[in-house]
Amino acid sequence: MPDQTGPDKTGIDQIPVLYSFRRCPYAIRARLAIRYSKLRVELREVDLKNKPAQLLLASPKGTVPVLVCQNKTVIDESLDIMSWALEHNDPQNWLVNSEHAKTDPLILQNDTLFKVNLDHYKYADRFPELPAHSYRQQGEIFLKQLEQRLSKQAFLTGNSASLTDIAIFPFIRQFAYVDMHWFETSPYPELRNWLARWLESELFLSIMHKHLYWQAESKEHKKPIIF
Ligand SMILES: N[C@@H](CCC(=O)N[C@@H](CS)C(=O)NCC(=O)O)C(=O)O
Repeated sequence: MPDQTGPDKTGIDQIPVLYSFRRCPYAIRARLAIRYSKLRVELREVDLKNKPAQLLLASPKGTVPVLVCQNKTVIDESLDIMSWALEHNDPQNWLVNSEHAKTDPLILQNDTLFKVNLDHYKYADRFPELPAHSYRQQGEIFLKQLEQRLSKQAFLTGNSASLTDIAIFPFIRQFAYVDMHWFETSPYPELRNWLARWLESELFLSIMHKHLYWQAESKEHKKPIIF
């Protein structure tokens, strides 16, 4: 565990800063891992249309989540933030039950092909080459794989939860929300159950609180949000 004690001159503990966006699935999985590992960070909710200079200075690629550690190390990939958190504290062995985040084939598939299909399905009006349901069908190739796994076991990598579940469910949530009626009647009952369990979990509910956008100079944010 890093030393998270010891107030600085302002009286505010020196803790890592997490730039985040509430609904972003990458940021959701980073917050889930941080909360699970009980690390404390200062949460800065970012307006993606008006990104703070401090975020761009730390990570010029301008995506969230971004974690700025006390020693100024910047981690600007969600899977790396998850690994960072779990390597500090992994009370339920989520790492043991899953492949390394960066090489897990299921996460890789989620983050590449499935994410593309998800975006096409979600924003089908921007991709008029095909109707929305064709993009949905392409996404279903991944859903079918998950359904198959979940018909044999309670979680994606076995009968206990792992980093793989946490890395993937925020994206399935987005896919489901594009057309809830379709999802509720789709031939993926085990996937629905699995998703519902995560969405109802204390862990998920505890990381979805709404916050005002962070601005360096804003009065509302004189007091940092300790996540
Ligand atoms: N590979 C990155 C992807 C992060 C990402 O693309 N985040 C989106 C929000 S969901 C973003 O920040 N997009 C930049 C923008 O909207 O300007 C990660 O895993 O952290």
